[in-house]
Amino acid sequence: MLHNIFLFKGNEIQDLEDLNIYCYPNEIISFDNKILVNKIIKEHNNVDVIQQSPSNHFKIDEPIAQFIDDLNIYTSCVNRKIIIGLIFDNEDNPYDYKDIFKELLNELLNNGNGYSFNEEIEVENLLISIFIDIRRFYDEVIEKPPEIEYYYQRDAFFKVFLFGIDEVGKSSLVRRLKTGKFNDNFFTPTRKFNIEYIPAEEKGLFAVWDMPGQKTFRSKWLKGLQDSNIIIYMIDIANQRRFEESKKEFWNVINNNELRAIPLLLVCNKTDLVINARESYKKEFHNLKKQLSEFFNLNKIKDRRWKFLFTSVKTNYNIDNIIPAILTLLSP
Ligand SMILES: Nc1nc2c(ncn2[C@@H]2O[C@H](COP(=O)(O)OP(=O)(O)OP(=O)(O)O)[C@@H](O)[C@H]2O)c(=O)[nH]1
Ligand SMILES: [Mg+2]
Repeated sequence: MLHNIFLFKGNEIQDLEDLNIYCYPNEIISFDNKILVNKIIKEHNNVDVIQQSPSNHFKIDEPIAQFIDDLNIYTSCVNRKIIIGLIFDNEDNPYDYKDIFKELLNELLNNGNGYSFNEEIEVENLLISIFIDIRRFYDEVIEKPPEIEYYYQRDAFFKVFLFGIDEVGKSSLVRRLKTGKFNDNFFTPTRKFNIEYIPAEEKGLFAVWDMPGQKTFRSKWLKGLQDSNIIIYMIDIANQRRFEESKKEFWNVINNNELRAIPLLLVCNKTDLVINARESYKKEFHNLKKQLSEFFNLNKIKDRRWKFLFTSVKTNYNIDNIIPAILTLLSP
């Protein structure tokens, strides 16, 4: 797992006297360790620049893995002036992170965020962003439970395709189902397919494909939906301003031929933000369901079994009913 990130900045990276060093979260590298700093920099002298569009403001070199002073370091050089480095646990293989590291640097630096590297706060924000995303990548992609193959052989295996626009709570739901935990600060958007394995009572195992919801990633939905046994569409009930967008994306996918007749669970999340459980909430839910059905044209869902659930991943409302609902929809 990644445990630190650092950045060297200089007018000319070889000029050690004129170098600024930033680290997050711990001050793991300093000027006092000139030998270490020098070794890191030296390796970058003969590296190819990644093939990239000439319009890119920042030229990002291929990352280099080094093991120095018992530190497992993976660094990339930007515009020959900046080195950004990741420090992993010793048993990690930095090359597992090659694509995500390059992708993140390119996305953060060359997508119009306007980094100038003049302000300390800018550098800190950049380091924190990369740190969180790489940690998230570890949680989602690298750390997979060893029991998967065992389940594969023994039990039934269902692919659950979970989608919905960004920030509706998809990853929070998967986390809740898997670990029972919820965290308000669990805010990092999903970037890749996040596949988690969740026991389906005694019936087998669900492979839940948690899709990234941000606009730029929605084209990935079509790549991920093949062979789904069930689809879950999630809506943020508290964010009515995005209903129109959500409806459009919903029907785009639902109308896809590959999903014909595949059962659907519609999860309307974040009810804690709109309904006070102490009030006459049953009536409120009833009205809300009616409004939603009209707005989303749910009466037009044809030729498939489907169900509707109100949830709050935050307060755990109805979360215990998700797996039974999926099993009911899947049952012959
Ligand atoms: N109040 C409230 N907040 C929630 C609930 N579920 C999730 N959240 C919050 O909503 C935010 C977004 O949650 P995520 O799980 O990352 O959303 P997502 O759908 O996976 O988003 P993308 O990965 O970008 O598609 C986080 O800050 C969560 O803490 C809920 O039931 N109630
Ligand atoms: Mg997510």
